[in-house]
Amino acid sequence: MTTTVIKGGTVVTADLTYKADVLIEGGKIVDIGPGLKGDKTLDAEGCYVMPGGIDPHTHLSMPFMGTYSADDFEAGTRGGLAGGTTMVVDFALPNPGESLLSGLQKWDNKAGRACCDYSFHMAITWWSEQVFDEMKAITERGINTFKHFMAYKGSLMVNDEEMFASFKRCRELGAIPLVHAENGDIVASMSAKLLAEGNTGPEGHAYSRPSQVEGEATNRAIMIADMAGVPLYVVHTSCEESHEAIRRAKLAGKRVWGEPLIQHLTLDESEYFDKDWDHSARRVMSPPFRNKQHQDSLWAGLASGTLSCVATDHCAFTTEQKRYGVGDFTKIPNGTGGLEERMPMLWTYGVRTGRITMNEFVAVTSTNIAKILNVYPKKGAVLIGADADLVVWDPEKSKTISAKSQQSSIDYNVFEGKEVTGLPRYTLTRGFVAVNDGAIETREGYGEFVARDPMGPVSKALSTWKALTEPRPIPRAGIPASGV
Ligand code: DUC
Ligand code: ZN
Ligand code: ZN
Ligand code: ZN
Repeated sequence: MTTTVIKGGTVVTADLTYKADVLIEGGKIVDIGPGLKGDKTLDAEGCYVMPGGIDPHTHLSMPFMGTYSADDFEAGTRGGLAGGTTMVVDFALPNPGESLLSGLQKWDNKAGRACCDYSFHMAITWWSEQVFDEMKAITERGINTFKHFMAYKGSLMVNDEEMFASFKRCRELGAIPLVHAENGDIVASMSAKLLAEGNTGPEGHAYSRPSQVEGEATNRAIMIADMAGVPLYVVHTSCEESHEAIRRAKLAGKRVWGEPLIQHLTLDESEYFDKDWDHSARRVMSPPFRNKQHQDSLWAGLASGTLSCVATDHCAFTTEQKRYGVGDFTKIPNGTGGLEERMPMLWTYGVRTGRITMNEFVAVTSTNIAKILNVYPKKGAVLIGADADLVVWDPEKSKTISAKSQQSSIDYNVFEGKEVTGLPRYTLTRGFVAVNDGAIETREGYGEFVARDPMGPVSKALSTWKALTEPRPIPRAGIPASGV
């Protein structure tokens, strides 16, 4: 078998930085050390050799708000690879009333086009005995994470009773629940009031989803998870209230993880005000962008470790799609792109500014989520035996982000005009060089599904309240006779 050596670089992992060559054979790392030779050489002089990024939160070709998100698995993963990401986790989304397995089948079909490896989270959009039963079948298919929408009332939202039932089922299965934490009832109420008052523009979206809406739901989800005895992963943590709930849970010994998005870290609420309609609508996503204080809180969370993973929620819509919401902000398809920009933006605004270290960069873009999802060290590691999902990162390479040169199929970029320094020289997906000295040479359909085992007993002993799910003692003394 042909071997490839990445030569002359500095290996950067979540805990170590050291000079070494990396030898690859059959899609795996087979040796790490000085003076290695291979049939083919990739020059990493002046570069960092890091685990490829894992984006734990994407929506590719997703039917949503009357349309489909515009980037499919090919365009989405091509963009990911261009920016150093070598694995995505997308959300399989059965319609309310639909079987989980048939929902999964649709995602299996779409993901056949992926250029890098992928996995799925399964969304619980309704509740029944059938869903309860099928959750087991889903874990047997290698999916051990279940997503719950606490917002999107009338479509994807589940209520507390349904969420509690599903969380308890996750506990039985060794699976981890995820939540989109926004109080959907309050959002619906505030949206109706804003529209009635004639506030129909994109800024109404931000007004209808204040940070308290997210803080309340995050607190509630944490308490419900605690009563069910499961860990909890909170997607797109965007504000201090939500971060504070996560910090408090961690301090109390609970396994709760928070996931800020690169968009919330680097773009703020001014995008919604005093801008043209298209500009603001293109940036409508849930949760909305926040002010600088919230951004500082998220950065502090990454530095201190109270927030664990940086994702994108990549869910791109064209300007034409965004215009479905002219005259009614609640009809603007929610979502922004970021797959290609996540790593360069985080490097530029995080590592280069000194907010996080290089090792923390690797932790929050790859290693932490690999551990949470139970795919470490196959993914998220530079270790012998790991998949050769690697990025050879040139810390001095710069570009200006522009829709004109992006991989995404939409007609704009929310990071337009931002200068980034730090880009892949090479991106390798299981040893295949998909970004070659900056040139994009991805292969549609190369990506494989990554099955993830349930966490087993580890995830079952995580709560301070785990006894709540066990049968409760029944007091026998002092019960009056019937009829008295
Ligand atoms: N938020 C978005 O902005 N888009 C997709 C789904 C979500 O929760
Ligand atoms: Zn969400
Ligand atoms: Zn504009
Ligand atoms: Zn999402």
